Amino acid sequence: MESPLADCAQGGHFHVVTPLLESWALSQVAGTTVFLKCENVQPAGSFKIRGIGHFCQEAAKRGCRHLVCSSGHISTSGTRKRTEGGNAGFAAAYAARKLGIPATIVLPEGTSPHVVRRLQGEGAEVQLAGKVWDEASLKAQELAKRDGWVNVPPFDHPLIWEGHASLVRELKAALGTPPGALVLAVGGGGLLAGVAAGLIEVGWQHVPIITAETQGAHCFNAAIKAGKLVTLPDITSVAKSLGAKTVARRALECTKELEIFSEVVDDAQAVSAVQKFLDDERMLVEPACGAALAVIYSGLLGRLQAEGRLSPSLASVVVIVCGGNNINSQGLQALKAQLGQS
Ligand code: PLV
Repeated sequence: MESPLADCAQGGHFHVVTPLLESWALSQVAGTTVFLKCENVQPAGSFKIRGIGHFCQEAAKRGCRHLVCSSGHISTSGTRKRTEGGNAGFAAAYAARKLGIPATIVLPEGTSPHVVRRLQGEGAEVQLAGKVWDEASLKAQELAKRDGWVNVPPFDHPLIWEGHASLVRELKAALGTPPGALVLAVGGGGLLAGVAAGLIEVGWQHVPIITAETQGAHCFNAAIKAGKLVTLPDITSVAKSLGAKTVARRALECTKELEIFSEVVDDAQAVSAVQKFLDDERMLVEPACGAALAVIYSGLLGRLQAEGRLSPSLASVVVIVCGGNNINSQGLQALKAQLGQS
């Protein structure tokens, strides 16, 4: 039997080619054909496996013997502290298992036992350190100083962007002609940087990108407004997967190379989009993804068209359905109750 590493050496990868589905319901709302790029069906539950899988394969080729990744975001809103598992950690644990390399995922103290068990189920060792992600990240960087150990960055690395760019190659293969616009969520900006790289690679750099963030996790929008990187004091949004306090510098640079419309929705709009999407498409996604869907459901796309910033007759719109971890039916009910929607 061949080793997983031999598979990689032959050009294999860990992500799957995801379906591109036409959504009747979202097309009705948008007034144009809406396609869903279903990254929620990726192994480990989000688009993250594209970039992180690629990064881990490259690290393995260079002799890495142990992968480390810090992940997880503490929710400090409300009376109870709650931690959601970061999708980066799930993707790194999955890639490490496939490569046959041991992995350590560092999470903040207070992470739910459910997340710890799930990561251990992927064969990863879990360490709890610090109160917030930034502290867990310092611990991961310290561990990665050991000989043969490599730290996996969740969003700010060229190999991550190179891996995410595969998504655009798939769009080109499926659509042939460019869509009128692309909608995606921004956390640390890795997905944006990867999609931008892909658009440039396939010659679709004229396709406008609409980025979505939630208020309280809006580091990209804040950076655009300030004209420089901005560090948010805290992550107050329920969309914890968008919870980077500072966006990657490359994401800000992308605004000079491509047409990017940065939109911010509130938590209520993101969660309401999650509920509508569940009813319309029977897929349960997390609030980070709800932010992107809210661009359609909350009429932001229509507003950009009415303002003349986007063409009134778009060929089609592609929404990147980025992930469906960190949610279940009970979690959705709790979010709705918290936001006064139930
Ligand atoms: N989430 C990362 C980084 O957080 C994590 O570890 O959870 N949609 C989903 C479902 C995501 O998980 C993420 C990233 C994003 C969107 C945003 O992607 P990014 O960080 O590349 O802009 C901080």
